Amino acid sequence: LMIVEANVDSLVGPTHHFSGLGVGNVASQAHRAQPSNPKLAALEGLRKAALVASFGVPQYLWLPPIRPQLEFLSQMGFDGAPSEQVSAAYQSSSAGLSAAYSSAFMWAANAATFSPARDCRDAQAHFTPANLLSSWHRGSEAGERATEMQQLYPHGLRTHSPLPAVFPLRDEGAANHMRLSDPLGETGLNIFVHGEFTPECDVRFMPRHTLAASQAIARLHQLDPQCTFFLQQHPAAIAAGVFHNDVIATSHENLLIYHQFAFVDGESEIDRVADQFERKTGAPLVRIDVGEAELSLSEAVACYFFNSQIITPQSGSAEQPRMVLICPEQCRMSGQARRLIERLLNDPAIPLEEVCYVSLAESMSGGGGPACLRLRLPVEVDQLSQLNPGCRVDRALENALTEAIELWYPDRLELQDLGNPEFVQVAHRAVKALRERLDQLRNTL
Ligand code: SUG
Repeated sequence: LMIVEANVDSLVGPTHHFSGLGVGNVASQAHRAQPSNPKLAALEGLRKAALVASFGVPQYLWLPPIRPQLEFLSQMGFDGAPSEQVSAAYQSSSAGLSAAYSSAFMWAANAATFSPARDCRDAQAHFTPANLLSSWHRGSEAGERATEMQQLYPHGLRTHSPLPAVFPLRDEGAANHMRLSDPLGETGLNIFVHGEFTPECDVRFMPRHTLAASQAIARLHQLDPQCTFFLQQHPAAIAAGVFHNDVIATSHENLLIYHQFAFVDGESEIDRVADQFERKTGAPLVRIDVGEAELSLSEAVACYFFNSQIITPQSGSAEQPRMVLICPEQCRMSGQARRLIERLLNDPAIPLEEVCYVSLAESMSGGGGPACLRLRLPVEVDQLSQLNPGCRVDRALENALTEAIELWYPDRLELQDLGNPEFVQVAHRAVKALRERLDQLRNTL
């Protein structure tokens, strides 16, 4: 094995709520202003991360950053004491207040693009936080990521600034990036996916990620142009609510699963990718084209099949399945998705051998499934020890955080609660409690 796929998830914060601000995101818009349950959201996300860890996959966690972002409110012209800032924002900019209180950092797939050292000309791992400038509530995540990553991966990582915050360089991170590789991870192929404005483009479904952004990342990370592909998202997918590629295609090692309407000229584009894959790795790409008749675009957006997380168990036992598919519960409820999953599991040519359904009701209501909740870090085997063990998810960490979440997170939150000046303290206290609990745990080790 040359590369191990580690994952980092970002724990849902105590201010998780339904703002409806996700651009082109039908689940987010449909749930706007409904009451949320931050406690449940955090427990569901933590359980998903713990499930991945239970398969022996190195799993890390970022704790939630502090909300509200008072600096963001100041920049919008709301000044004074925190309680005054919040009350004034509540009166005149509910979107601004939601943004300051956002827990959307939980969708870590959008945090950044990461490249392992062997893909990069300078033989160093590269990391570029996404500027996320398409939506009200996500742009200010960019400034927080470099610090978080520094704590997780303190040595040997080249961290770039987010791309300049200009509209033509809209970047949504790894949700629009797939790294294919041979099962050992030796040779990687990078696929970047972007959207384009077309005359028919409905403004409600503005493409969030541009070709220029993808090209800039490929340059910054010094990726081999021969192993790098830029695919355009199919406009029909964007118009159906596919705001990121990981809602309509997914990959893991030598496996690529994509919908008929994932890409413009999908078949011929994937032919090119597959040819190059075989040339570079000496083995064929396992490619699975899912047709509209098998799983319709609208059903794919409703059940988030393509946002399933695929992992390779590392538990070391001989009977472990080759690959496991972690699907949202909604896929079990969908006849089309269930039949598709059965087909994949029963096909001996496809390395998927087991399915786990996970309940992520709160995340799904914001338009995020299992794969949205994690950032993949394919790291060189001999560099795994450089990742901070204090951030690693194990039983003890899961139990400690579960306790703190149960104690300190609200179990119901509505937009009007954000306008309550006292909620500033409630939100602070919960995040502080998580940090203290984690410090305690580390000191007893
Ligand atoms: O950016 N939802 C997120 C969902 C991100 C999903 N990520 C991936 N596909 N990788 C978004 O639209 C909802 C927020 C709200 O409704 O309050 C939200 O931000």
